[in-house]
Order: sequence, then C-alpha cells, then structure tokens
Amino acid sequence: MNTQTAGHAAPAGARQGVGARVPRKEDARHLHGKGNFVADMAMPGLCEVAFLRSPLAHARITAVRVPDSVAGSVVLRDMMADALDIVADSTLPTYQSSSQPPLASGKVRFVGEPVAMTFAPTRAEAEDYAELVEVDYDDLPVYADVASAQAATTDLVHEHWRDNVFVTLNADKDFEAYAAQADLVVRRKIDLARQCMVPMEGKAVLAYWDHQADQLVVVSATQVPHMIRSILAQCLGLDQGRVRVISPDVGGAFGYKCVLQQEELCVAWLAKTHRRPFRFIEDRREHLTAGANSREHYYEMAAYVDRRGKLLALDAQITIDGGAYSVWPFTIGLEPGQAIGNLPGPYGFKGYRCVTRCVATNKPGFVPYRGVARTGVCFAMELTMNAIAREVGREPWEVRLENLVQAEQMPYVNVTNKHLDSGDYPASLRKALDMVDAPAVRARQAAGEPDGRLIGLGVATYTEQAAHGTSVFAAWGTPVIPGYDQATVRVTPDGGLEVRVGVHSHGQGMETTFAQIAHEILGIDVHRIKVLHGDTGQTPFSTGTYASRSLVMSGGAVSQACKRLLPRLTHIAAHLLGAEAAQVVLQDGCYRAGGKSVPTAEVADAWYLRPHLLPADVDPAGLEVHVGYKPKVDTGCFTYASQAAVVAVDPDTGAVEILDYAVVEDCGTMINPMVVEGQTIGGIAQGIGTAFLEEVPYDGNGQPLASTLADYMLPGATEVPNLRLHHFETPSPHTEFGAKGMGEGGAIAPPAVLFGAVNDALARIGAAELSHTPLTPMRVLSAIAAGAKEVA
Ligand code: MCN
Ligand code: SMO
Repeated sequence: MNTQTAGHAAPAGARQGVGARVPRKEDARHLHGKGNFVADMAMPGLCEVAFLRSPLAHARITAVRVPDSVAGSVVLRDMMADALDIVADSTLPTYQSSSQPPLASGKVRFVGEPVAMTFAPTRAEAEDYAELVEVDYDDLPVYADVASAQAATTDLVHEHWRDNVFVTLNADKDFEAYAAQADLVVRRKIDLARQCMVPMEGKAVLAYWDHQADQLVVVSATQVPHMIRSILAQCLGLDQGRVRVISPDVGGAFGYKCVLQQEELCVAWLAKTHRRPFRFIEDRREHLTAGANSREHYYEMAAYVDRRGKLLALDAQITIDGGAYSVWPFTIGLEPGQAIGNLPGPYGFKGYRCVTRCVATNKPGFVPYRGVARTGVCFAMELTMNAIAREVGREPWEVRLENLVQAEQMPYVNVTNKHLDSGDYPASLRKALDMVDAPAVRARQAAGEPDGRLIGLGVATYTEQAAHGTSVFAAWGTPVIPGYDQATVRVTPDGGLEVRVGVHSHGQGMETTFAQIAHEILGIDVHRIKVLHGDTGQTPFSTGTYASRSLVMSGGAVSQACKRLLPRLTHIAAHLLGAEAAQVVLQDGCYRAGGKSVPTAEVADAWYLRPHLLPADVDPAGLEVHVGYKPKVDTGCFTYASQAAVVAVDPDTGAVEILDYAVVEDCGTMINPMVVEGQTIGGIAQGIGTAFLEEVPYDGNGQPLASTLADYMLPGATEVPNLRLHHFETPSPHTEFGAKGMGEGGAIAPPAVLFGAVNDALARIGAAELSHTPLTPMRVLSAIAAGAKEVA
C-alpha cells in the first residue's frame, strides 16, 4: 500500500498517465462560461413548455376546463393516448407496481404532479396558458408521512394495492444464535430527513424531429442517455433506431437525472406529435416542490454486544418514505435493497436481522441521491457505534477498531454477502484520528474553552460499494440490469485518439480521466485525446453513469480497448522501423527501435493514407477497436474511508463550528488524485448540508414547506471547512489498474461524523443525544434542555 497526501495540479509538461494530477480539460469551457447546456441552446421555432401542477397532495380530478382561446396549446393525459405510463417494477417478492402517467389522469398523488402541459414561444406565455386551465378536485385523505400511510386501509395511494407499502425486504442471518451470546442490548432511533438534490441545473430537455434522419432527437440533461432512449422509444411506440438521445453539458445531477423524468416523456411526445422543437427547463421552485426527493429513512436499531462493545448481532427496522411513484429503471426497490444490504458497512459482526419497508406516501417520487442508501445506513450504524461506546464506557474509536473487518481478513464476505475486496479499515481510522490528534482534543475538552463553547470529536468509517454490476442488480430485480460496458477507441489519421463511451459525465471530469487511461497505454498526449460521450448516435451502449461505476466499467473498457490497439500500432511501427515488433518500445508517444523512432501520427498516416507502406500481414481491422468489459467480479469494489471532525458547540445559541475535518480514503489506484479530491470535497459539502441544513418539510396536508432556497438551506463556502485529505491506495484485485469507484463516498459519512462530534461535545453537559437530521441550532438547544430535565 502506498500513500500520498493531497496536493496541487501537476505542472505543464508533467506526466499525464494514471496517477497524474492533470488539470481537467473540461474546466476551460466552464470557467469561461462556454459550456453547452440545454438552456443555452437556440432553435428556430422552439416552443417553451410549462406544466400546470397539482395544488393538492391526494385528490380525484373531477373536471378539467380548457378555454377555447388556448385549446391548441394545452395537452392533457387523454390527448396522449399513444404514450404509455411509466411503470418501473422490481421482481422482488411483495413488490407492488405503480403506474405513473406522463400527466395526471383520474387523480393526483402529490403536490406538484403535472396535470396539464402548455406550450408557447416563451415560457412566460406558456405559464399564462397554464393559469387559464381550471381543474376541479375532490379531496382524498393525504398520507404525508410513513405512519399515516401504513395505517391506511382505504383510499390508498394506488387504489389497487393491498396497503401503502411498495415493498418489504427481510434479512435474517444467524441472528438468534449470536444475539443469545450478548451481554447487553443498545437501542436507538435514528432518522434522516427528506432532501432535494439541488443540482445547479435542474431538469432540462429539448426535443425535436430530425426530418433528414427521420428521428426523434431528445437533448436532455441526463446521466443515462442510452437508457432514456430505450424507455422513450418504448413509451412512445417508436423503434429505438428512430430515437437519438443527446446529453450535453450537465450542471450536476447527483442521481436526480439517472431516471426517466415524466417531463422528459411529455416533451418528447410533443416533438414526436408536432414534429417541431419543444423545450422544458425546470425552475428552482419546481425542483424544490415537485421534483423527486431522496433520503428520508427511519431506523430502529438494536445492537447486541458484549461487555467490551463487540457487536455480536444487529436487529434493525428501516422504514423509507418512497413518495408516490416508483422510478424507472432503478425502481423504488433500489433504496431499501441498498439499505438492508449495506447497513453492516465495514463491520465484521455475524448475526443480522433486518426488516426494511418502503412506504408509498403523497409526496414526489423517490430518486437515489449521491451515496444512495449508504448515507442513511452509515448514519444509523455509526450513531449506534457511538451509543455502544457510551454504554460500555469506552472511546468510540476503540469500539470501532475492534468491530471493523481487519486487514488480514481481506477479502472478506460479510453478513449480507458483500464481497469486501481489499484494504485496511482500522488503519484508515487510526490515521484519521492521528490527523485530528485525538488525544490533544480530549485534553482540550478537559481543560475547557475560554469562550465557554464545548469541543467534540466525531469519527466514522464507511464502505462505498461501487460499480456493482450484473449479479447485484439482478438480485434487486430492476427492469434494466447492467452487464458489459463498451468502449470504442480510434486513432485519427493525424495520430490523435477518439474514445467513445456510453456513460456520461455531469461534473466528474471523465473527459480528462479517461484520456489519462488511454495515454497511459498509448502515450498519446491527453490534449489530443477526445472523449466522446453522452450521445446515443455516437457512442456504444452503456446503462450510464450512476453507482460510481463509470471509471471502473467504461474506464476499464477504454483500458482494454487501448491494450488491444497497441499491438496493431506496434506491428505497423515495427515495419516502418525495419525492426521486430518485440524490439519496439513506446516512449512519449513514439515507437522506437534501433536508434530510430516513428511517432503515432506516422503510424496512423501509413494505415489510413499510405497503405503501400504497411506490412503484408497487417490487421485489416485497422486502428479502431471496440470492446465490452466488466470486472472479473461483478459484485462491486469497495472503496472505504474514515472521516474525523472536531467541532465547537455554543451551548447558548446552539451554533456549531467545524474546527477540523480529516479524511482518509482508499479508492484503490487513483487515476487522477486531483479529481478524486474534488469528488470527495464536493461530496462532503453535500454531506454537511445533510447533517446541518437540508430538509424538505411537509405539513399534514402534504404541502411542501420549503419552496425557495431561503427555506431549503444549502451549505455555502462558509459552511465547508478546509478539508484535510489523505489517501491510501490499495489496488482492487478485480479492476483495470486496481481502481475503485468513489464518486459518491464523500457524501456518505458527514452526518455520522458531525452528529458524533456534536453529541460528544454535548455529552460533557449531559445533553440528550441528537439523532435526527438536520442538526439545527434549535435541536441542539432542545437536546441540552432535555438533558437538564432528565438530570432534574
Ligand atoms: N476517479 C479516479 N480514480 C479512481 C476513482 C475515480 O480518478 N480510483 C475519477 C473518475 O475517473 C471520474 C471521477 O473520479 O472522473 C468519478 O468516478 P466514479 O467513481 O467512477 O463515478 P462516476 O463517474 O460513475 O460518477 C457517478 C458518481 C455518482 S453515482 C454521483 S451521484 C455523483 C458523483 O459521481 N454525482 C456528481 N460525482 C458527481 N460530481 C459532480 N461534479 N456532479 C455530480 O452530479
Ligand atoms: S446517486 Mo448516483 O447517480 O448513483
């Protein structure tokens, strides 16, 4: 294992291959405002689309009146007879199927559900038309939370269901046997609030008919262009060959854009029907009140431990508020599936029982959000670890160090059959404790602060299952199951390289990192390597970018394709050099032998334009290779990290300041450490939002109470401290270069770390434990008051 600490970009002329800090190629256009987002696009005759959305959470639609003056510009569900509803079913037992119409039909199931669609030359006019449409509703009982939804027996969210539960998952692995050996049981209730994903760019889709290609072209801010093409073709009754999906620059996605959005379907339908261009750009209010939500998990944990805090068995109940509809293609089964499987995290205990329920409520549908269920399970597991430490009177890290899977146990198959592939979890925790100097923090706590604030230290260790593939998704029974990812690489006649992949970057920097992979093998300058992605017309199929899979899967395919191309280039070069292929070495993009050299450009020139110079036995497939790839083991690779934070809590105001934050992460071999650090820092910023600020509150009528960014609080630069990062690099045994996916990890641990730190601070004055996000100043003060009451 070699380690490397955070640093800055590599100077010009430096190494460009795997491990180099190459500045991101995509940054130039973004920093100069030259990105190409859907909202930037202009098209003759473009109509802007607006939606009339339901003001009620659960109601029957009894009448809709459209004034004649705008009738030609208003669409209702029954005018879209040729479009199918969105149905995303999992084959998991107990799963109940929801059918989401592109526009509400018969009834509405959440505030913000589109009821009518209008279009006009400008968005303002389209919104005016929407205001003229009158809808009569008959109220139905609203299920605004999981408790009322589960209690309901009539007027269910989906009438034909037996109850309001999408799916119930059960796990039991040797629970009774191990629980029986425990000395004590530590119980906690832990909740994670409902959140929005709030990318800078919301949903954005433009669709038109390409008359020349006789094709519907859908330009959409999506993570998964090939899957959107498949489902749009299916819902609109078109051959897939007559649909092209292009995902241009995407302004952040975080999971929000990895599913088919109903507005995407509506706008595509308009273009198919009218053979003209239409566009919808979600505004911030629509995003906050009607876009998909995430997180909202409720945990009841019972940890069966021995006197030293060794966890023998865990009994957990998880309830997830799944909102009104299942999303295509991941289904509402993905979140409970991830939760029940990943709850044990990095720990090696043997007895496990868990029931996970995903409940349908009258809220927007539920989409996986960066970290997916792992932010919740890490929060629940780590707060439980802290609780165990409290009850057995040990330091929280002492208890963890004993419970973590140890390095010598790797590879380790855990209690939920996760194949933890490699790494040293305890070493990462020790290093994080070192970085924040845990003994010094304890001494500082004992001495007290001159300003009366309370110091606290929190830690968390987590695993990030990444790039999980066929067997994992097959077990979740999703409508689409990822298999091989493909890449095409082609040397251009002037010696550059084109790389085509079906995944899509929405901020991850793949245009740079995939070029680095190709450079590592072929030595071509990264600035002469063009990564083409995000266009079904130009790239091979991939299920897309999600589950931190792009580097391992598509990056792996790029690596394999380049490795297959290299001998072909070498063979031609050897002939040009008059040498044996075995004597030829590739150095700085030049093929060298016997004191002579030819650059890649000359080899390419021979293949494309001077075939009379080629060897007789040249491979006629030429300088273009297409491969499909998946790692040797498709259960995913497990990136892991330990994070530690020191906070100061003001017991008078409830304000929390993060004084120090250290991260020790191991994603195997880093392709670009600077990109890895950017991903980690961005994820942690979002995690800080989850911990302290973010919540979409709903009232009892299912009305969203946060409709602007003044109510839905996001972390800004002042809330994100200087993060100190340290890397371990334990190569994965299963992947190209030993790299593991890591795009979500940063967002997983912060709530666990920061609640741990605040609870540690407040324990000094006997406050109650905090265990509901977000950790607001008010909640800090209530915890102090509750503790005081308990003492009195
Ligand atoms: N990388 C690397 N070395 C590694 C692992 C990754 O250099 N060992 C680099 C990759 O080459 C890639 C980036 O890090 O440029 C992330 O790679 P990976 O872990 O494969 O994740 P994906 O590319 O599949 O991205 C998806 C992941 C997810 S699921 C969410 S959600 C998320 C995230 O990435 N959303 C993001 N990061 C985001 N970053 C931005 N800016 N915006 C989002 O919406
Ligand atoms: S939430 Mo990321 O798109 O898996």
